[in-house]
Amino acid sequence: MKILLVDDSRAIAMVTTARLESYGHEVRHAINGQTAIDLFQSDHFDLILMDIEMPGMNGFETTTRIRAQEGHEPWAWTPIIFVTATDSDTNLVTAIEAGGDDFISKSSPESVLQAKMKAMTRIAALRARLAQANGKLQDQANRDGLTGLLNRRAMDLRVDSLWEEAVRLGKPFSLLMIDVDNFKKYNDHYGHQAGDECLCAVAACIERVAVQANEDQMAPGVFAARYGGEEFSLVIPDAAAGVHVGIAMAVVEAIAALAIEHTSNEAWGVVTVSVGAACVTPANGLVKQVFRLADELLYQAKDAGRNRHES
Ligand code: GH3
Ligand code: MG
Ligand code: MG
Ligand code: MG
Ligand code: MG
Repeated sequence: MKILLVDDSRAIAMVTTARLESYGHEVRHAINGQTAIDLFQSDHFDLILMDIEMPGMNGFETTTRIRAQEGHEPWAWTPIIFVTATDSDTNLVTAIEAGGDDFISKSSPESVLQAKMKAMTRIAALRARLAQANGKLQDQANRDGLTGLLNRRAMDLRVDSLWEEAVRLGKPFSLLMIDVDNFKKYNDHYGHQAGDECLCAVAACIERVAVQANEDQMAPGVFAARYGGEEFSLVIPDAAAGVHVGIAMAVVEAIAALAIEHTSNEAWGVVTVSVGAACVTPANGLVKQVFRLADELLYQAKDAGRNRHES
């Protein structure tokens, strides 16, 4: 365990440190509350042993401040055990109120401290597992189950905040709506299973275009999402005007170059997409406008014969 030992007495700290180290723990000592807060900010600890009486900031106040810092991260929690010479019920109550988890007298036998530390680590480990599971759930909630791209919900959330930023800074905001051509016929001809595989290949290809545009610094922050069914989106939050046209061309070409056989896709014979590429410099408007514009452009691309983009 990595332990932060907070005590204004160097002598006590030395003895305690030696004991804890003999059990295999790693110990950092803070001589006062401010040092404890600084160390806590710059490092991770599994446990804090907190003195109460210290000149300046006492243990209660130090604890309150550490808890306030943790408040920014919903799953963060470092167990704090108060270790004190004055073993009173009032102190116990104040310690817990301040955000401490347990309380032990300096005269308690070594085994009691060990047992309390064990209990705290057990809770901390459980909490870490929950945090991990929560992270996985969050990721699942944001991804489309078939293609692994961001889903509509996650896209909408990101778009809302990116749009607000574009409005605030007067920056252009681009959106590409990408629709697989004659995909109903693909399903009818090759079956739904093949249709699913085709959508995965198309999604991966769109994702590659996004990654490339990011890497080239052409469109930093660009991301792909599955808008729904056989429709995908590329959101381009911060690119020079005109960049969306280049990316739309790249998508159309890259999908055709996959050369996935689709005999009933008009003259092409392979899977193709049509793209509506909208770029708006928002003065004050609503994000709906950019979706409506991209949709209109997409229908124009379909009308003009598919396997192309309109911007
Ligand atoms: P257009 O070129 O005008 O876009 O024609 P289209 O046939 O692609 O358009 P339409 O909207 O008529 O059909 C879309 C098809 O996409 C119908 C639907 O069954 C299929 N589709 C949507 N989601 C999925 C999916 O997850 N898997 C499979 N296999 N098919 C899907
Ligand atoms: Mg003290
Ligand atoms: Mg469609
Ligand atoms: Mg349709
Ligand atoms: Mg379609």
